[in-house]
Amino acid sequence: MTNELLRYFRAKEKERASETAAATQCPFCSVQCTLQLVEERIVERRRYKAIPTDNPTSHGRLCVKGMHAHQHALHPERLLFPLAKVNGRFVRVSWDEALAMIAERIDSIQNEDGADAFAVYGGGSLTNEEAYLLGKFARVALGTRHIDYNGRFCMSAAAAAMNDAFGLDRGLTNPLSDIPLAGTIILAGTNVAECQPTLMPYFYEAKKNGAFMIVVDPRQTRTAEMADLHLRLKPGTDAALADGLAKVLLEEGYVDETFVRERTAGFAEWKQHIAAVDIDEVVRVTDVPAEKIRLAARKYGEAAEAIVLTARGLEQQADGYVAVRSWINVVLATGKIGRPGSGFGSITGQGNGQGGREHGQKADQLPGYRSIEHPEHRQHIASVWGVSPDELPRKGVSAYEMIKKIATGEITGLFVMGSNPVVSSPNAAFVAKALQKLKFLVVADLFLSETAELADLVLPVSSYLEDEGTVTNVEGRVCWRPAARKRPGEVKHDWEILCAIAHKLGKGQYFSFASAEDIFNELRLASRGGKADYYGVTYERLRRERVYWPCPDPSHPGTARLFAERFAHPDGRARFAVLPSGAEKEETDELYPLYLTTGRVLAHYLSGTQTRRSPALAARQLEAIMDIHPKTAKQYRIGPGMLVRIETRRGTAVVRSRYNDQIREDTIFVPFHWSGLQQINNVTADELDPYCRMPAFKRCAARVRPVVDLGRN
Ligand SMILES: Nc1nc2c(c(=O)[nH]1)N[C@H]1C(S)=C(S)[C@@H](COP(=O)(O)OP(=O)(O)OC[C@H]3O[C@@H](n4cnc5c(=O)[nH]c(N)nc54)[C@H](O)[C@@H]3O)O[C@H]1N2
Ligand SMILES: Nc1nc2c(c(=O)[nH]1)N[C@H]1C(S)=C(S)[C@@H](COP(=O)(O)OP(=O)(O)OC[C@H]3O[C@@H](n4cnc5c(=O)[nH]c(N)nc54)[C@H](O)[C@@H]3O)O[C@H]1N2
Ligand code: SF4
Ligand SMILES: [Mo]
Repeated sequence: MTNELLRYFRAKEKERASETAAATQCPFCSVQCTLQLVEERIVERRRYKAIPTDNPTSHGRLCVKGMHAHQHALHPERLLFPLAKVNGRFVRVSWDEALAMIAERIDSIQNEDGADAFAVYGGGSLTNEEAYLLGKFARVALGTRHIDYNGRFCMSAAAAAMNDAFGLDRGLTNPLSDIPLAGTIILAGTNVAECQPTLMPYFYEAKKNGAFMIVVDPRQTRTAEMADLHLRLKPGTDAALADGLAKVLLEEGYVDETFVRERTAGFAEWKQHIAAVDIDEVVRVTDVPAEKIRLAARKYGEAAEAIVLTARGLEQQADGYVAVRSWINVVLATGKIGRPGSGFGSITGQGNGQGGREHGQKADQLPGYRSIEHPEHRQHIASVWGVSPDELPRKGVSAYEMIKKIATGEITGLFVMGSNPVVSSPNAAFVAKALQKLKFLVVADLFLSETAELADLVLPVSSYLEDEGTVTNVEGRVCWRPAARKRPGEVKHDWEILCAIAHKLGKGQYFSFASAEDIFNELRLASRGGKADYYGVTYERLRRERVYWPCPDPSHPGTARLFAERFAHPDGRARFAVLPSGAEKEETDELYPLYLTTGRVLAHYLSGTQTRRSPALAARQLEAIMDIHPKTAKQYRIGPGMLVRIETRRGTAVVRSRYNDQIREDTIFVPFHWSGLQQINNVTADELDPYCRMPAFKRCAARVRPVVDLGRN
């Protein structure tokens, strides 16, 4: 082609190309990075670009997942119409037919089996408005006590521990901008580098300022690579490790006597408990050398300001609650909380992992962190909802316990909105089997997920690109997300679906909302005076700023740092705890000699429904990979890149191996983002933490062998 022709075509192309940009927010993790989605139209071609935008949490950063999130939202497999299963196959039905079917099935199930036989299962991807409405839907439209959500698998250990210790549960007690002020930072069971990548610069800045970084993880993660000290403990032994540090801190005089006296309760008993701790025993249990425990304690004790952050590594354990409380004990004894650069936090996970746990989709909870068993709380919410407190059901059971009730036939109908429990629950094969026993399963999702495949009815919902609403991010800031695009097909918003079903059930008067903002304004009233008080947060404000809760009135600036003056218990004091773990941890033995722990990789998200559909993300990692120490691998004749059968007392999964000489020799690690044969939750254990009902995703006993065993030929 001549240059002249090329110029001609370029000019023509420019003439016909056009570009639009819309503001949105990444749907994935708790940072909630903001971006502009730019759509370039060149003749009939469409090209999309994600351009990060500034906000006070991610400061114009975006990770690879955020850059490609639109790929799943614009994917041809998006559900566009309601689908009903007829003779084992899905057929398209109208919304009218779908809604009539739901109302009829709910009615007949509740008539036959009782009001509580119909259950609701929510998720932490739902906006605050939708999570709130889902709770109201269960209590007012269905009158069932059975509602819980996927956050039970996520934040329940930390939430219960912080509630009991501080009287309030907000993931981070400090703003992220405090991180660079800390002299020592302990990251226990958190892999920020892969799970909240855009937060890493806060830690880099802290390091530049001279901070000493301690990472507690059985593997060397990308997060551990920046550590000055890596404590590569045996999975599930975090409580003992924290007690070990406490012992050194007590012995070497790092206790802040004034803080303990003025701001805490229960110190004397705890001190006695710690005095009896034997460091040699801690070393035996955790497999962390004594000198490293001492160094960690001294570095934490010496620092004028220090931060402890935990996440699922130590929380998703049969003793996750006790492990979190043990770390909080360390923080309280040294008084390192409530100041710039000092605090405790449990890093929330899902986009709305924080807000999703505050407004009533939890079995025992009403909006604003109120309790469904508390008479005054019931009264307040009932008056906002315009019902009598006596009509509100009592508390139900946790997510996995609902599944157990399905298996025993006590729950016979289930409505899932925003979760994929067939992939994400422990002992998932049991879950899939249980769901097949239901008389009626309805799933609202973007895709035909593994759970939706089992449904009688599937409802198509809008994605983050189309659905306006608010989420509360890792810092406890309420963030407003505008709708960036029109909805495809006959897709509805989650909140519209709930309102439509409520109308069919004759409860329309309680669900007459015209917008997300309408719902938010009711949520503000419902949360008013509660611990998670959103009353002062308005859409008008949110369009300008991300507001920290509690925020009790519109002129209140929001609360960035918690517990500066007092804790949230009525007496203002935080509580030390001395607790028996009460947990049955699965142990290794001759048959199952290795610890299996599970978690995440950078490019994929949770049950994988969304990221496996994104070509750019799938290309980064096509399959689940098992990290195994080369020494261990060789012992079982496993080469690098070999397909390996992982067996536990529950079942089998098959994944490819990767040698990693920085993982413990007794531990293997597998991410949980894949289904089918690669689904690691087919083998995980379903013991629940007795304090908070968190499953032990992070430790069970396993054995491994190559699928094709060359060694035996
Ligand atoms: N890329 C990506 N990012 C995500 C998500 C995702 O799916 N993908 N999910 C989001 C959600 S919902 C969540 S909850 C967060 C989770 O964020 P994290 O909790 O940071 O992630 P995990 O990989 O589950 O676990 C963290 C680390 O715990 C370690 N670990 C395993 N067993 C133990 C143990 O016994 N003790 C200790 N101390 N550590 C242990 C693992 O090796 C792992 O490196 O991430 C959020 N961000
Ligand atoms: N082995 C193991 N298992 C784990 C964990 C682990 O570390 N190890 N971690 C646990 C943790 S922390 C979590 S949070 C859970 C998460 O587990 P899940 O709740 O199963 O996670 P998701 O994949 O986010 O499922 C969300 C589903 O909702 C759909 N969806 C997305 N956005 C929306 C929306 O706005 N509305 C509706 N209606 N649907 C939507 C998605 O397509 C997807 O099918 O997994 C837990 N399971
Ligand atoms: S996954 Fe998290 S860190 Fe990555 S872009 Fe999305 S919100 Fe930001
Ligand atoms: Mo999570």
